[in-house]
Amino acid sequence: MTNPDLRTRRRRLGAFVGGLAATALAVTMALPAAAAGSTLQAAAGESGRYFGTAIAASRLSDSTYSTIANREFNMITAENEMKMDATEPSQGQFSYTQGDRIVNWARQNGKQVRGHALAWHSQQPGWMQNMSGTALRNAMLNHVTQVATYYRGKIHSWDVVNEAFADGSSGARRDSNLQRTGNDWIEAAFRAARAADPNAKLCYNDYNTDNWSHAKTQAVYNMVRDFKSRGVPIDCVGFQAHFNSGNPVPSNYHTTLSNFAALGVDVQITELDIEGSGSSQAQQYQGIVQACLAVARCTGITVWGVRDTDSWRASGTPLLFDGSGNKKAAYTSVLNALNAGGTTNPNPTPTPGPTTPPPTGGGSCTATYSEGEKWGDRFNGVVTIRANSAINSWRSTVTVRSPQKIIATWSGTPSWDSSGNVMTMVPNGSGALAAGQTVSFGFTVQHNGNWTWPSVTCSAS
Ligand code: G2I
Repeated sequence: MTNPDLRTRRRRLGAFVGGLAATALAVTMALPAAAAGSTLQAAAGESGRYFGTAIAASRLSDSTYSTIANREFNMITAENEMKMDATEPSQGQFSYTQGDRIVNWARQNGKQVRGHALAWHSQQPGWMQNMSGTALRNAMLNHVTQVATYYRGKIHSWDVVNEAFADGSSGARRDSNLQRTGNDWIEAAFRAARAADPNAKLCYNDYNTDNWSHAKTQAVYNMVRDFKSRGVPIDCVGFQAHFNSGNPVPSNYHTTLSNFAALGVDVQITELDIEGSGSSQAQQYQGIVQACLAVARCTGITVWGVRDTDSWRASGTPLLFDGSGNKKAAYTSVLNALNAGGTTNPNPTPTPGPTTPPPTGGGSCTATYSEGEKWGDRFNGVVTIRANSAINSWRSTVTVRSPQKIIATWSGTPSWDSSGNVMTMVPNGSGALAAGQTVSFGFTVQHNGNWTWPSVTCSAS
């Protein structure tokens, strides 16, 4: 929500400056500070872009890590927790516990989520590695459908297919069990993903596709052009952007991004890291940010981890924060490049607000929504009320979107507004909670085709 607020602030500030010529100097000097984002997400938001990071669920309990992640980033990718081996460890048995830890953390902190990844030759569960032919094709499509359906409404962009092209000069598809099911496996995956989650942007994601003159870049470009010409549902191309001295940031990166964007897809930098240190690393980061900001449809940048020590290649110190959580020179160059601006993303996706607005007055409480069971026609939701300080009682609202209907509730007493979309829940009994204490109530929503999750608030007395 940084953008609209900021624009309003700037307009107001502009009017204020006009009306107060005598104090113009002081006010004008205040302006750049107001316009410059002091975090990566705020600075990227100035041009309608997001700035993201990969998150590992196991690190969320490290407060240095989660504090930086929460402050700096507004797009979250699960580093491993939503991959095929994590989400379908046994065929037909899906496991979302680790993925949900990340998605819930992101949503509770008002962040969006990139889904990574629905179909990939790597990190397949053991049962899938041994499959081939029609059985594998069907298993892959079922996986795409199930996982995208489970997360429907919560994903900004999905990496539908990851790393399907070979390295080197062949320009060929990568050989894999999925490729051997037939060349159309990629478009089949995209069609299944669109049917399962029509509102998520669907991306093809790969590495070594940064240099415009490389055969792999050309091959992916040709596939995307072909998909667009035949109406295969693709919305975006992810450039992983893992760089080191053997694979440096190419000088033609801007050409690559703008040529892909000209096909009518968004481009996103999805897994950025650059091995190195000091000003050399900082300059390369700056070049990447500038290339993205020069392309209106380059809609956001994600770095592949928070601190150097969190990286999959920690010894290369490739990230923006050192192992102690200090900002590196690379951080400052990225922030400055974002604040220097460029083109504006014409179609930014608004970042959702936190699950609960900040409490007002008196003792306060926080409401957190979590998912319960799901069926074809309905789903359960649970709201946990937490007293931030001691409270005498609480009220919580649950807003559902038409044509959804709440058809059952438990552990509270509901009442309804005239639209029927806003339920106010009050406690059965006293409602008094000590600081830090929690209590939960639940409800069943008949979704009638709308899978948007309810929003919840809490107020305390
Ligand atoms: O390899 C870097 C990235 C390239 N593009 C696709 C990404 O999904 C990929 O991410 C990395 C993760 O950063 C690693 O964390 O993917 C690796 C696996 O392909 C991840 O490594 C795995 C190890 O292989 C496992 O042994 C380990 O249990 O990380 C797991 C969790 O630490």
